[in-house]
Amino acid sequence: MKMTFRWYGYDDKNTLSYIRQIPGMTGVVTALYNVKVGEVWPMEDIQKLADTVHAAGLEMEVIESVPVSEDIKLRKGDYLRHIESFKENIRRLGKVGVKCICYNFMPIFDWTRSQLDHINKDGSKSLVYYEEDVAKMDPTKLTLPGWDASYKPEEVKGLIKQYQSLGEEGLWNNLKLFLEAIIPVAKEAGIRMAIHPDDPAWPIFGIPRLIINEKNTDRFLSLVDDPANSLTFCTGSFGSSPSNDIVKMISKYAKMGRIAFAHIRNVRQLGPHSFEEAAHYSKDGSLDMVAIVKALFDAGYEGYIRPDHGRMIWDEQAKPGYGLYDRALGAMYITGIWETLDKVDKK
Ligand code: DNO
Repeated sequence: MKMTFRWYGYDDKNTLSYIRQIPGMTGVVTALYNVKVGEVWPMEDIQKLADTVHAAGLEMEVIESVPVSEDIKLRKGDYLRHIESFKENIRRLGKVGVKCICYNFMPIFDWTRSQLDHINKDGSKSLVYYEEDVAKMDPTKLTLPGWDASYKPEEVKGLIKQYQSLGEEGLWNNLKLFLEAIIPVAKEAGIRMAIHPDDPAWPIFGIPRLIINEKNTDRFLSLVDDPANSLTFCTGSFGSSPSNDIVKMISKYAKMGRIAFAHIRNVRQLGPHSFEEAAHYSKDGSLDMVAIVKALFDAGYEGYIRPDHGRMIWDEQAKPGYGLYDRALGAMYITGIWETLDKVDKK
């Protein structure tokens, strides 16, 4: 495995040199953040980003995300042009040594939480999702970090209606057609496309969500049965639902060679549709981190891992989920488990 860390570009106060000081770190996971969804990323900006990362002694083999426009997901409006731009972005990223692109196919809303600064018993802060609070939320007025905030409330209302009438089968069909267009390009560019599951792992606000459980993930992988069509296995997203057997899933997909990237974090499940993000340490949440890392290790996993969301600790002020300290603790914990498995294995 290769341990990586998300870096939000030049404005990220968690600098490349801080990231490099985390033991075991091989590279960053990043993106260009100033290009509109559906447009082509300027080659000189991609090159500058890669040069900056390399000059700091880190690799840039993973991009998260190249966003997929609502037009592509709905197959309307400018979708043909957006698919061409997406293909061109894959080709361009391949030229600077990118090996894996994380993206998602979540309608309108990327990851969703009801609160970003819930105070835990130990005084740290976490992102949480309480079903009863989400039920009271007006989706047209929501913005969360990581979302495309460029939509006005009326536009969101219109999009919700369009997804409701497209329905789940319509969305599957649009995903299939999108994959058929981009996977051959990714293969050619030596890149593995790694879809991020829907977070949380159930439909929200009455719109369908696809990558939420084992059955749907099997279906996704069979749409284009090729290692270039792989997963970002996000333990926190699949693990938001107690009905997903995370260890079974990660072991199965890793053995199939269909995990290109893993986001590892812990969650405390509070019922079928409520959870709190927890420290990576197994005892602090509902997921067994040793069993998760072991499932990857036993499958001979050679892909990328990054610690996912951390809590806010030690008075750090940062983008929710993306402070330096708790993610660095998470990285070391995962690296420690891996090293232990490796040494015990060799005895
Ligand atoms: C949340 C992230 C997601 C992820 C995208 C991938 O923190 O895991 O926002 O980057 O869904 O496209």
